[in-house]
Amino acid sequence: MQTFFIIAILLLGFLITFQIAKASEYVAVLRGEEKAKKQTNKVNAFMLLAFLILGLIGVYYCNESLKGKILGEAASNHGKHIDTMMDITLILTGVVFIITQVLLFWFGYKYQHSDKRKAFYYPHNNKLEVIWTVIPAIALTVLVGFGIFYWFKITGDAPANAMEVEVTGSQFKWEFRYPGKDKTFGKKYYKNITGDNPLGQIWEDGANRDDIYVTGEPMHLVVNKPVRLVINAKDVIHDVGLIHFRMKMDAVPGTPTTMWFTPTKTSKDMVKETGQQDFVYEITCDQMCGRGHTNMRGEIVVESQEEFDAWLAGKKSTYSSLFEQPKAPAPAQKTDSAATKQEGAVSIIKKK
Ligand SMILES: [Cu+2]
Repeated sequence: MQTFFIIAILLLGFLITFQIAKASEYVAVLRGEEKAKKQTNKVNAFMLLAFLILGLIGVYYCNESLKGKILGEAASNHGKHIDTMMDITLILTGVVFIITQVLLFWFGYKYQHSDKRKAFYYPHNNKLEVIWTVIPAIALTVLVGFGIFYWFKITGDAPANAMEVEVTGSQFKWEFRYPGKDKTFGKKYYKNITGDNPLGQIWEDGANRDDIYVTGEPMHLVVNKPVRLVINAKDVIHDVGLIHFRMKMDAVPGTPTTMWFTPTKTSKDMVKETGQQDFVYEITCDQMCGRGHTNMRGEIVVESQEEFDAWLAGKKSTYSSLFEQPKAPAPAQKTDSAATKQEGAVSIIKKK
């Protein structure tokens, strides 16, 4: 028992000595800390200022180096309005961003800790609160108001002379359907989807007989002619992203969505404008839809009415290539190339 006490006292003595040593070490640190703290404050204040200046130079440099390298002018009527909206939003938020950031970092530097100064306690001011709530609220309402106005326009009724194209997304491709001479899409039923009937068209519906199915090649549109896209998906949510036209709409299984716009520049115009010989209007899938998402790329050709008519004339409806007997030798007015194109289209459909 005695031994136990001796060990306990020795241990306690050791602990006390250890603690006293540590405490005196802390005191020494504390004495010098005041100095260290002041130095750190100065360094931090300087770094805040440096961050502000370098950051703003960086923003300017990025802007200058990317100027003219991004998309260029929009190629659709709505696109121009959307770009204007984007510019207004950027200018408004840009001005606010610069003012607030300059104030934030400058204040950080200017009002760094000083022994000669005491922080001013200013907990509340109703007037200020109202001002900084109401002004952004009004600004945002105006911005959102413009957005809603164009949203309703883009998703609303298309002009009477608009053409229609149905776009169907699936993992991982785009399929297009043109309504044919009757300008009406035939009905579909998903259980009808087979290799020969990739969209599940209901053949009993007469409106389906002249519908033209296109896949594995670009969608064709007519310049300066409004087009209404009817958008579908077969499996998961995709998104028809038309960056050059500044248009975008989700493709949702079971719920067709629509949007319309008027392409204002032909593909050839864009080749000239961009100086890129291989320029193509792109359809990107703007929803992460699975592993092959990034390969889900479609193309669009914008051309004159005559070129479009010639292209469409070379297509056969899915119905006729499935159920109608091949016609006797091509009529005299058809050129060889048109006939070859037609056979090509049929074989594409049959392969499916
Ligand atoms: Cu997709």
